[in-house]
Amino acid sequence: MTAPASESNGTYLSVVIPLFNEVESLPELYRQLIVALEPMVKPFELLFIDDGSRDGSFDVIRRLKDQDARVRGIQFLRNYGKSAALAVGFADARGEIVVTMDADLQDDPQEILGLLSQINEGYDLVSGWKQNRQDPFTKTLPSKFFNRITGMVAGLRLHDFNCGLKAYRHEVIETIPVYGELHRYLPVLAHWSGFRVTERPVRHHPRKYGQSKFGIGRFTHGFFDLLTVFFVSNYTRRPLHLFGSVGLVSFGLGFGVGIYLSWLWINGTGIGTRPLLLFCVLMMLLGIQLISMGLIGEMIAYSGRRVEDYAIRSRLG
Ligand SMILES: Nc1nc2c(ncn2[C@@H]2O[C@H](COP(=O)(O)OP(=O)(O)O)[C@@H](O)[C@H]2O)c(=O)[nH]1
Ligand SMILES: [Mg+2]
Repeated sequence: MTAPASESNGTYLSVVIPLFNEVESLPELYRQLIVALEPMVKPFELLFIDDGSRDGSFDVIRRLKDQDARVRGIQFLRNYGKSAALAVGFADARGEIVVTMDADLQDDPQEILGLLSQINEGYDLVSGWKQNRQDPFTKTLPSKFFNRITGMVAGLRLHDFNCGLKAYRHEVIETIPVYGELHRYLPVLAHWSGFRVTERPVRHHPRKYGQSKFGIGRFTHGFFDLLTVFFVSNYTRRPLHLFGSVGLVSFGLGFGVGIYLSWLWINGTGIGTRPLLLFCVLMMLLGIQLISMGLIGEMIAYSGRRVEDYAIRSRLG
């Protein structure tokens, strides 16, 4: 399944570039992209998503557009974040294959053809791996940790989930949702949807102009995002399985303790002052609460059910 012909209008590759205040880098990025992509010979487009920059980035994009019809641009009224920019870029990209990259010249456009070759080998998503990363260790060290944990939870071992440079078959971006700050987990969401995901080492350059736009906030948010991804991918259609299992364990534990206490009480031992009694009541209540939450979740899932929730690879007949 590729993008419908009317929509793709023959475009083979869309490069989606989310950016925020990268005015100095843009002209050079454009030159590098043209040098890297023209040998491919197939039609491509460069889609710049300016996420409310205040440094005149969009004027540069407008100028590039005037001299080259393959350039397209979208400007947000204010800053919404990288996931928002990617979501809008994905919705607008016409290419059969969509590549995302950072605008800060740290990702190398020369790597794009390599990513494409792996897509053509049959992968649905190829994620870049900054094997020799050119960033301070205050960033690379937490990143290592983040990648390990994500890999463990996701069951997908990638070295570098957060690389800006990635290639997607169009159907992948049609299927997986990008919202909140979930852009870091697109390979995970794709993997869980059943797409074939792999990684490929890519060159990485030190930042040339300006400075990094992400502070330490990225690390605190990361954990919650992982939790969200885990929950929405595995349990949105069956919330009772998650809440119910935990609830059942909790209720069972409380119930067991309750039986033990009752037995003591029947045999004449006073139990009114035992902390265990409190524990028993707490666990049983918690269990009932969790199971009810799961049931409410099921009602929501039931009324929101849609056929499109299931990603189809191919149809015959
Ligand atoms: N759309 C959007 N892009 C952003 C935002 N912040 C950074 N970017 C872009 O994301 C890419 C990576 O950002 P950068 O600051 O270099 O992050 P780092 O390389 O991980 O330190 C660059 O192309 C930035 O212009 C944002 O708030 N919105
Ligand atoms: Mg960067």
